Amino acid sequence: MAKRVADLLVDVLADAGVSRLYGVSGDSLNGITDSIRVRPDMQWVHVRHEETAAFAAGAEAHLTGGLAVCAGSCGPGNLHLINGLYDCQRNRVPVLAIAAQIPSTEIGSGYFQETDPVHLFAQCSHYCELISQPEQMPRVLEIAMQTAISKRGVSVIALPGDIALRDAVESGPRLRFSEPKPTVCPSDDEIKLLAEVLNRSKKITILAGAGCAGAHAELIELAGKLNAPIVHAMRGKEFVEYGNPFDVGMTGLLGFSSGYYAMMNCDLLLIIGTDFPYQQFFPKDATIVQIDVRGEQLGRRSKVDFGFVGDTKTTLRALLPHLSQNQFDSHLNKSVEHYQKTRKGLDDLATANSGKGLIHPQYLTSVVDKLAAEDAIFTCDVGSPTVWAARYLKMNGKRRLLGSFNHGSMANALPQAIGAQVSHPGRQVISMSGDGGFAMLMGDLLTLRQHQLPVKLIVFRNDSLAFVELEMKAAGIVDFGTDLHNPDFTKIAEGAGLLGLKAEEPDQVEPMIAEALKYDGPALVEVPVSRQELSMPPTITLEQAKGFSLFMLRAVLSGRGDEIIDLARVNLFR
Ligand SMILES: Cc1cc2nc3c(=O)[nH]c(=O)nc-3n(C[C@H](O)[C@H](O)[C@H](O)COP(=O)(O)OP(=O)(O)OC[C@H]3O[C@@H](n4cnc5c(N)ncnc54)[C@H](O)[C@@H]3O)c2cc1C
Ligand SMILES: Cc1ncc(C[n+]2csc(CCOP(=O)(O)OP(=O)(O)O)c2C)c(N)n1
Ligand SMILES: [Mg+2]
Repeated sequence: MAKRVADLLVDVLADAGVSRLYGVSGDSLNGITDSIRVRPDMQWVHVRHEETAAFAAGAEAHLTGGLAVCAGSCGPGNLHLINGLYDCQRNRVPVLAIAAQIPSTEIGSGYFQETDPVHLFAQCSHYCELISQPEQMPRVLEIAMQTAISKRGVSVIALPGDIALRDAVESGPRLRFSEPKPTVCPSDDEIKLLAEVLNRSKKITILAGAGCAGAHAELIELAGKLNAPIVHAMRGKEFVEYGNPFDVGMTGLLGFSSGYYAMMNCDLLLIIGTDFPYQQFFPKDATIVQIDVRGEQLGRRSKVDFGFVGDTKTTLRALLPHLSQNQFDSHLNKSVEHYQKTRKGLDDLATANSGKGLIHPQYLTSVVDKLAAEDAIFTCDVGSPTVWAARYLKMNGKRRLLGSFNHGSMANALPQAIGAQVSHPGRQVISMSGDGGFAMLMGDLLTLRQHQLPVKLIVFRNDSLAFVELEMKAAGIVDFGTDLHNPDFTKIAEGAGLLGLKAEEPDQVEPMIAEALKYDGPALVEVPVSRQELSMPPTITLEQAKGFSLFMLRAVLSGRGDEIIDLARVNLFR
């Protein structure tokens, strides 16, 4: 039988090392799923919502560094991909989305399920094109793949179902090279200038992010030469925090006060491989130096006095021989001491409450951290699970941590856990899910059983959209629309073929997490956690403090004094 366009598409993907597609099938995708069906080297990961497919592909790409692929059928099928694809694009992970399209002869007529994918996906992709002729395959597909890989982000091809079923014109892939991995280094003069600026400064702080991946040794050596505390941005946590005697934690709304002060008290801030987004947490008077592999990132979040384009590893390797040892160490020592105090303060909050009563989410997370494997992969939902992951999960260079940190979408944790587990079958994968986030894409609980994925889901059940509730309180608004009338999640899990456990008292937390982690299959542990655990910023601005007291006042006025007592009980008297 002649090769069809769909067969050629799958050939090209397989040739590039892709071994699976995440998606939900549909008429317009029939050609592609039919080609996959007969190939032992290509897996169709059938999920229950296309948004899950995109998040899962993003998780796979994040963990492997390689291209991952998702697909949706025409109209609503591929429209469902969109939120997950935004997340992939913002995370800078290489993902190809196949957006099947209505029959090519109907385009432009307002046909059944007609949408315009090229318009729809323009904002969340680097490349998005319609394939309207068999002659375009594989060239357009290869441009899409190449763009996703080299620009680190999303490419979309819109492929009408009828074109996918037409005979292919070309016979196989045109690109036969392995992925180029260039090094990027500032010029010699720039390296000299960078060294000069650093050598003449005393109180230096480094802000390091995900762009420091793979350059841990160089980063630590740099901090040693500069006597500089290292603050990390959230996406840099998995690459920067471990084995790091210069670590002073995070800054930002959910950061540590030590991270905040280390940045605010320096004379020179050296920003490396981070796009930490919050302007108000950058020092105003310090000299600011930034290194990023993308020139367009320089100066995006703060003023910059010296900007350099280079990848972290290459740049630091070139820089280190030009640096003299900074003799001034009191900034580093003070910052590290401050961190130890802050860390202790946070650890003191992670208590079990003598076995009875409210379960603190901090405690739950520290138990998960303690019992998880050396090389566990964690995902955390946007909302307070992100706070607990940032503060209580310990990274070690082998563990991984994924979230929707840049796009900030709820419901990311379960779908990302699916992608992590499918692509890493032997690894322990733990999803820290909010009760709101989990419910949002709960249908994909069924995917865990269908694909025999032993993901462990920890549901932080606070019966609310707690993070938003906190934001409302901080803004001086009486919280509204944040209550969750939850089902018994363990029964839902059991109905879906998972092990379902509920830890209702603090002393049940550890044995149940242990049981779930040991269990040979997917498991859900529902843990009712206290609702109003404050995760306040390291400095509370007057504005925010005002918000709080205003909330108290308004809550009393609206007859909700009980809640203030609850808030006080959890946070003040523990
Ligand atoms: C509810 C919520 C609250 C949050 N609160 C905080 C908070 O308080 N504090 C916090 O830190 N984050 C917080 N975040 C996360 C925050 O939004 C950002 O996602 C995070 O700070 C970005 O981390 P990053 O800079 O390490 O990664 P990215 O944003 O991915 O930036 C990486 C940078 O490195 C560059 N780069 C990539 N590769 C290289 C290389 N090889 N060499 C050099 N440069 C390279 C990239 O061009 C990019 O500029 C929160 C998120 C959520 C959902
Ligand atoms: C798709 C989406 N909808 C709404 C929001 C706004 N939002 C941010 S966090 C959050 C609450 C999350 O609730 P839950 O998952 O229960 O976590 P909690 O904060 O309660 O621990 C909401 C509604 C969002 N980020 N994403
Ligand atoms: Mg909740």
